[in-house]
Amino acid sequence: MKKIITLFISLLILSCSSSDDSSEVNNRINNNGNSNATFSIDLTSNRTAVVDEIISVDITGNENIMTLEASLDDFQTTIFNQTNSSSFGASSTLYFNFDELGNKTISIKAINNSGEEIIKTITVTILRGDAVKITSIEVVSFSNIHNTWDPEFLNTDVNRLADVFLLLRKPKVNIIDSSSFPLRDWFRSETKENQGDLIWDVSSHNLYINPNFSLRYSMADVDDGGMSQDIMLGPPFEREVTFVEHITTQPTTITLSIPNIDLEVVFTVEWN
Ligand SMILES: [Ca+2]
Ligand SMILES: [Ca+2]
Repeated sequence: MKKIITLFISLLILSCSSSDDSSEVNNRINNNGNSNATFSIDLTSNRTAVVDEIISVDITGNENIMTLEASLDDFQTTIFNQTNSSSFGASSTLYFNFDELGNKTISIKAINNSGEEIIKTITVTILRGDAVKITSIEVVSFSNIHNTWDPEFLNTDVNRLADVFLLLRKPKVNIIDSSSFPLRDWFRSETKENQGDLIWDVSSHNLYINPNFSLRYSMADVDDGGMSQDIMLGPPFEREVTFVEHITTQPTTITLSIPNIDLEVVFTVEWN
């Protein structure tokens, strides 16, 4: 009897979830062209852009839009979700920029006043343009290099040396304000235990940047328990790396040098 009840409950759960799934699918089918759907939107944007260029996606509805959502992976994850109690009006614009080459699909979901939702997508091809590619990063020196950053070890023990990783942050356009570029984490390196060789080959990481943009560089020593210790003696906890002054000479290396904290970092770059 117990088995039968369990089976019955399982069947019930199965049938519930499958009907939910199919209604969701129907909903999306309705919203994507079935003549019963009344709410619709159109997306317009440039179909190509260069690395870091702002892409404006204009969203035009046939009625007021209450909620807007955006995704870059078909809504497996959502990068923007905003409900405007007084509605966005019938049209709105969202802003994007990318630094990976190739096709990027932007999905936009809009919900109207009565809860009808519609998803539309637009694909933009990202070209390199004048972007610089960072291919390698070498830390030549930092404060107290070759000495103790982990004082729990004797000063003859190699484990006293810093376990180093570096972090790059880069400006990215604010999705609702094309004049604002908050810094975002861009690349975090693997940790080189006890300094390692202090060279990171990043050529496979697609680190393209518009040379008019600048980076923020920071590095730290990883301690036990996931804590990390700033090895740039901050504040400031990060330093700016600029490219704009190198646009005409296009050197193959760009050096970040901050003598008062013994910091020297060499970025190997490719120009287009
Ligand atoms: Ca330490
Ligand atoms: Ca160590």
